[in-house]
Amino acid sequence: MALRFEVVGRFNRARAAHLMLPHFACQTPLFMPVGTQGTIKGLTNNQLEDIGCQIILGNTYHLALRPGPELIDDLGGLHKFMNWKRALLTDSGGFQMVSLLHLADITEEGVTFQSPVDGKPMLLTPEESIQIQNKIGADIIMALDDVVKTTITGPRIEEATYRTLRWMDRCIAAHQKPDVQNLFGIVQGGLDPVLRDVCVRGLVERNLPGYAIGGLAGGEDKDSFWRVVAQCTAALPEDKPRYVMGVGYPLDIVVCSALGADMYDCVYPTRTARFGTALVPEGVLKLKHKAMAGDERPIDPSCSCMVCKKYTRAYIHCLVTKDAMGSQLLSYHNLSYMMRLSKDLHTSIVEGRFPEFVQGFLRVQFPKGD
Ligand code: PRF
Ligand code: ZN
Repeated sequence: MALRFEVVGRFNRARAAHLMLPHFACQTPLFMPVGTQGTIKGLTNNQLEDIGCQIILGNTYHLALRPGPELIDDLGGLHKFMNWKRALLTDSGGFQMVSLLHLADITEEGVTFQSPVDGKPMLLTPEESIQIQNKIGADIIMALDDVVKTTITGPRIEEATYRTLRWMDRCIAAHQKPDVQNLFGIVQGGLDPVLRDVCVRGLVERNLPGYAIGGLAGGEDKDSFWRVVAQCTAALPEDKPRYVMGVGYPLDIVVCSALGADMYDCVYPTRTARFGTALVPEGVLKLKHKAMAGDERPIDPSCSCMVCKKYTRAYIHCLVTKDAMGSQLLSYHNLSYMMRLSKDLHTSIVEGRFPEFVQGFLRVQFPKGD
């Protein structure tokens, strides 16, 4: 095992912890920005460090296509290649292929897809995903899982659940660097509590360094989503990190943390920035709106990030969709917001005032109580 996980505070099921990874000692709950191509769009590594980013996520599928695992390996791994000194996590690739390429086909062997480079059919097996992730060298690597949309039902969900367990064993067997890279398993099972239970127990038996809850944030209703998270966190070991994949919105992160989850990743803060939306304590602020044109206030007067210290809403309104700087400044602010939220969750749990923090958060997001 190449990590240490020390819980330093609890409030009911919520926990604050130190997650010591080979490249960085992180504090949880934590949010991981998504840097698909080995970069967070529009931000430099220095800026990411300045806003308190501890770990970023890369995708095996994208990095395998370009620049390719051999080149990354030859150049000393992804940390060195992108000159990022803190922690990295890579996702296994299957989910990205299935969600991005409608032509992906899943069989027992692996995920077959058409190469976007030359259109040739290619196969990503569990062994190959791990081999590639071993070359990329992230602190945390993810098992290849069989992901199905939570909104479908029937035998396909059951097949995917058991296949995810069979693929887990192939990933464990293929993993060459357990002393420096942590292989996390991913709980699947759709919205079915029996299948989730089978998958969670199966993974816990395999004694992995950490566990992810997958297959969510795909359009299911909030009640079902929170029920699955609650079931999985209750069944996962207390002394291992728990990562809810593809989540999310600030509210979801607060609720999942209350349910005992520790780690999150989502493209939302950076993607929504590119559409001109800022995350603020009240919810969102649309910088494209004409009301912003003469507004001399910062995006969020309570935010101490560089963008809120130096620029007005009026200026960002003028840039947004016209110049890349507009989305860069908004991404900077939005990720600062996510980092501050993570830190506030951690500190409020450690200081025994988590319920007050959650109440305050909800009161500002939903002032009318709706
Ligand atoms: N599996 C993998 N990556 C993911 C997910 C998953 O289920 C999700 C949730 N839908 C986001 N990213 N491997
Ligand atoms: Zn700000």
